[in-house]
Amino acid sequence: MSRLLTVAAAQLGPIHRADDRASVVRRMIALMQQAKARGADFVIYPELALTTFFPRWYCEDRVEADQWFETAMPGPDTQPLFDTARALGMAMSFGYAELTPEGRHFNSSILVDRTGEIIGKYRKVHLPGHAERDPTRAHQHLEKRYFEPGDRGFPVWRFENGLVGMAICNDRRWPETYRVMGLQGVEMVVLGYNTPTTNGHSKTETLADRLFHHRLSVQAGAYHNSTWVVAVAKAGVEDGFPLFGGTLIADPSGKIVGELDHEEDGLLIHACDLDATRFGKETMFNFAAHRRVEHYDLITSRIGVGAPLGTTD
Ligand code: CDT
Repeated sequence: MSRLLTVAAAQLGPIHRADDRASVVRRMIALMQQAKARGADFVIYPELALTTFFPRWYCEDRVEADQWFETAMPGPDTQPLFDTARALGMAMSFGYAELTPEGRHFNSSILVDRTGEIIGKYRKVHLPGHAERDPTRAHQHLEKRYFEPGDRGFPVWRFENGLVGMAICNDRRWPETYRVMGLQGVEMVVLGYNTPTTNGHSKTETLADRLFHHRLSVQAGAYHNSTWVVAVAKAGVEDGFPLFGGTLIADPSGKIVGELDHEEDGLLIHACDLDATRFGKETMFNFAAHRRVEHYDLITSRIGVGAPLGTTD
């Protein structure tokens, strides 16, 4: 069986508050059909793919924000996406806001196989931003208000004849995200994001700086763990608030093999050889041979910065 997995990073352009789920799902289906026609087997959509990036909007009463959450997956609006994926024999992954029957709120993503069955769910661990309205910011980023941190860690699944994991947006900036998956042998990390073009605070950070840090994080995660990384944007100006594009695929050596240069709906397609992960995993990043866990305690025992450990001897 071949270890080539042809992926389609399906970038979505802006989704406004007034856009309903059905119209977004139609756009996602159109991208899926084009991806299939171009030979893709696995289509990956961004974080919170079904709605506008709603954490920019402050709701005094949190319940008001439940309008943006899904209580069933698939639900009535998303069923056509699953039906199309099954009819085309296309695997997929996308992000959405999850409201559980117990009333818990997560920023989640799923892995769906070619039969339309959900075989994996990930809940975003690193939630950026703040929980209360911050009048000093140019725009709000209220993920800490609307979501609780993911409770499932960073699992990796056997999927499409390989080992695949998920991450969501801000997770891509944390080396721990990739390493926990790397220790499960991950061969492809798929992640979606909504990244504002400005950070809300800094007057000096440029868009070029922000894209640099995006690429740096994804490329480093790929290289350090010898894995493919597929990073997919929701992009463009949503109700006046700009999100950057930069959808890209990094190979297991950390090189970018393709990148979109626009902020609209669009596809980046690449045939990823999962066996290309072997070289790095067996040489520079042969974890079993080279990692020294006796020196890594602080990584899990400390959260913030504490006292230095240096001694004088
Ligand atoms: N969606 C998301 O996680 N966005 C963040 C923006 C951080 S600025 C508060 C990101 O890391 O891209």
